[in-house]
Amino acid sequence: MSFRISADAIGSDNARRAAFLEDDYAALKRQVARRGIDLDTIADQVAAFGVALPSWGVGTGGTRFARFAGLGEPRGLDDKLEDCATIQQLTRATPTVSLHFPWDKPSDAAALKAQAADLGLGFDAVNSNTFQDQPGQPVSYKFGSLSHPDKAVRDLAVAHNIDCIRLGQTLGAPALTVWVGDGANFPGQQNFTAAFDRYLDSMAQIYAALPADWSVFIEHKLFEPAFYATVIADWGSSYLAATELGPQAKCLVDLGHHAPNTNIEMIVARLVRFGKLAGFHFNDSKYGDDDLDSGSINPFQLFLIFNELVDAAQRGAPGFAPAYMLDQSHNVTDPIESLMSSAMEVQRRYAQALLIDRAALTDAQTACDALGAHTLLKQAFNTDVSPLLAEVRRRAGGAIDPIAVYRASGYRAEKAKERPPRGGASAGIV
Ligand SMILES: [Mn+2]
Repeated sequence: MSFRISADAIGSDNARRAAFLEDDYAALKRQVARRGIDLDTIADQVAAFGVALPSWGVGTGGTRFARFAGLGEPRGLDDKLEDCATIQQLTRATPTVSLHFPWDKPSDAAALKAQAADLGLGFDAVNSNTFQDQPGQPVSYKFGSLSHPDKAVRDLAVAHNIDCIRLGQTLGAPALTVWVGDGANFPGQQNFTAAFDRYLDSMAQIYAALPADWSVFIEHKLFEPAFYATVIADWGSSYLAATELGPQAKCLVDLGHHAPNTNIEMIVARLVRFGKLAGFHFNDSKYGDDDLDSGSINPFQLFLIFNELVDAAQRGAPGFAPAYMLDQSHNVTDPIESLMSSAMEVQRRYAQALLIDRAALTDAQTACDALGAHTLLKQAFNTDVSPLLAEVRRRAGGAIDPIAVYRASGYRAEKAKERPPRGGASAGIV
């Protein structure tokens, strides 16, 4: 019998904090009421918001240099789901999991779906992996996959992606996310046009295998592992590919996959405008694809992205239904703690964006009142919505303070006993 945090543990910790929370929530409710906002309405919207957990995020990550294993790490898919269920149990903000194949390839997808449902979890977009070779693979992805010059390599990569769609269908997932590391390290190594043509041809075959109610998400990345040129380097290339493929193809924005200081919220607005925003891989970065915890470096950017998303939702932008997923690597923290705090951080910026007075913002923009418009954003961003988030969790049966309950439970120490290390070195970066 594996250890789980009890509902009683959550209940008794919540009981200790309930009076303070009621006080703080009431104060916030009065504060936003002065701005004409009903906090309970915002609470309902926040309660309906969820962000998917990356199955690869519950294990300790690494860098290009090394990986330092954590205690009681998940040893396989069962353990990963158990950790994801614990995160959802405490935060009530992460109802789905995003799987990565073949890392998470189940022997029985239908049984996995039932197992996840028992844990209170569903599945969001599934991810294909053609950026590393699997044991016994007949041809190598060393020089690319979907855009490789050799048709045999492209065929293998296409077949894997179609396999991912079939597995995802059985799991009840809605979409396939495709990221390829294809590119070049040297000028002259690759013909840009030919490589993009081959990519489009491969993606068209994958697209043709999509069920009618599915989407394919194209994830761009500026660089790495290809350090000179990447086939899908930016949102422009992603948009061109998605447009060429058809309406079921959309562009996924991973926050870390841009040059430093890129105006990501503006990219989001552009993609929304043309019905091509697939959704997000949330994380944060200082320099490159750092995969740091969401909002840990640039929380204002995250808020500004949600400003665009709330604006799109409130004006009923056509086809607007983004998928929200975390994509992080936890190298120096307990991954469960990082994922809980990141999910709450994403939720926080969404809640703040809901507090923006949009009518007043439009008036300020129309009047060319630059500081007035900016002040409206800052007023929302500077509002501490912690009591709102805690109350939403409490109402849903979660913990007022998820990290405190998690630490007090001894979950990690229990898992260290249940999950002895299997030995052997594992890969660094994930
Ligand atoms: Mn990503």
